[in-house]
Amino acid sequence: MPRALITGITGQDGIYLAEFLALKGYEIFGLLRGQNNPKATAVQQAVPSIKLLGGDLRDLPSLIGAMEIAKPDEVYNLGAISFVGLSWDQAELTSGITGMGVLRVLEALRIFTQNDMSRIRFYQASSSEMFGKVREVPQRETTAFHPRSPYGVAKAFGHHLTVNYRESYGAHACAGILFNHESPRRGHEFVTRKVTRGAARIALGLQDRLVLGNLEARRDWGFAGDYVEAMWLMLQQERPEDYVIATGQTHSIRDLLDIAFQRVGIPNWQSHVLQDPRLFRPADVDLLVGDASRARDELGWKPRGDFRTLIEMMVDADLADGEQNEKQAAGSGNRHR
Ligand code: GDR
Repeated sequence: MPRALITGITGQDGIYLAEFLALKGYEIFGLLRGQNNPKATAVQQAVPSIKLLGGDLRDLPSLIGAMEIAKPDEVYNLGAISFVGLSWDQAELTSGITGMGVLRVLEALRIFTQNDMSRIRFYQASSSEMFGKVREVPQRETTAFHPRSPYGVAKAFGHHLTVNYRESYGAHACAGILFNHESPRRGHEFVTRKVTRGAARIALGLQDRLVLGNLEARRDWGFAGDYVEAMWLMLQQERPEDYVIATGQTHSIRDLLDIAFQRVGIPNWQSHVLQDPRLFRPADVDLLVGDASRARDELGWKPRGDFRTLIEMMVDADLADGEQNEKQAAGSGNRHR
């Protein structure tokens, strides 16, 4: 039975990846931060066989300890402060976890394997945010980086380290440069989920307005469930490489609003959406669109659904969620709006 250790287990990708690996028969270990982490229950419910280990990306000895217990064949480093907007307010923390965290996991691996790093396969969650102010369209593995946020800078640091440990120590280390990937499990602070949840709640009469920032930004949005499969496929290759994972399609926040509000039967979202300059980022990424042809050719990976299907699925899940909450509130005679 192969063994995998996942950092960032409580996030959207951590849960999808653990479900995917459980189906493949893996013994899975997830690194869990803090005491009594409230997200542990959700992880345990999704993947009952998972073993959760205490540890923190800021604490090297805890990472070595996790390796000693998990004795992994594969390590997936998905842990990060992943909200770009927060990274200006907490730049040092973001650098310490999203950037230096990668160094600590790699060092833990090097120490645990006594420099024989090739015997454990390592996946680093690199990000399209590294492309930032894009140098070419579409972006591919060879496109130069120009990150636009402390988050993007920290991800670029982690990416270069992954490549460097591969070249320095022969680590079987792969970086997946993943473009935005979404699902009904996405955190409420990210724009897709904020919009799908907002549209559902407005349709159900639970909220009047949706307040957003920059509506002109364009992203390449795929489904997170497809993207975790690409992570696994990378680690199954004989030769470690870096891969762009993307759909090749780009849409604006306005397109996202069109689809989400159409789905709930509201023809013009303009009367419900406000723009607040405080939600604009000091420097934004205007356009992202990835070229995943290397992943298609070498891994046989391709995304399954399209953007509309993804957003409609998220809206439907948020509608069901809102209705469920309504019923519970009505049942308890306690209807909050
Ligand atoms: P992103 O995702 O920064 O691309 O990073 P996010 O959904 O936060 O923003 C996408 C774009 O939408 C614009 N925007 C808003 N964003 C948020 N969150 N809230 C708003 O109200 C809002 N209004 C407009 C933003 O300005 C931006 O242009 C995600 C994260 O998951 C990263 O961790 C990951 O590395 C990349 O995707 C790939």
